Amino acid sequence: MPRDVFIGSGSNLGDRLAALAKAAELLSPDVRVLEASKVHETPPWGYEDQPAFLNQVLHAETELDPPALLKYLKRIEHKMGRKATFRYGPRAIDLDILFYDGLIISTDNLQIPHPMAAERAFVLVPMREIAPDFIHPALGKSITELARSVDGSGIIVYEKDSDGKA
Ligand code: PH2
Ligand code: MG
Ligand code: MG
Repeated sequence: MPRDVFIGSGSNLGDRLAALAKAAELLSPDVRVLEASKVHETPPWGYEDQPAFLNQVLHAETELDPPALLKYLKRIEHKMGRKATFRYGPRAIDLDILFYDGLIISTDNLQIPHPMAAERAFVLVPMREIAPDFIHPALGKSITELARSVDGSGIIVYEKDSDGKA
């Protein structure tokens, strides 16, 4: 049975829009994208002296279990030339598991829901577009409710999809 997942993608180096499109393409075949939010340009959070990010949230299905999905996403980041920098620093591509069904997992190298998922406008604002009623499994609140308590000012919605089509 396929499992329902939400993946956050982000880029703030190089051709950011092309990076989001390429990452979504490379997710296939093991991760099938069902719906993609619009691309959002978001102010950098955590370390401010870096370019703005483009962020997008993807709703997808997969048969991969959480550790295998994490490995799969890391392999795509690597394939796309992501270099290790520092925490919250710039990156050509970042693919994060935000939610995996209603699972709650906390291990050394994998936390689901993603710790940023409940608090960051760059996750909640795009996700609200495609899954406003999804309930955060640890907090019992919907994405819409959570998004109300973040500052979405400074976010610019791109009216085109990441593949460049209207
Ligand atoms: N990712 C980070 C740190 N800061 N800021 C924005 N706006 N968007 C991101 O995706 C982002 C961030 C670490 O992964
Ligand atoms: Mg991240
Ligand atoms: Mg990451």
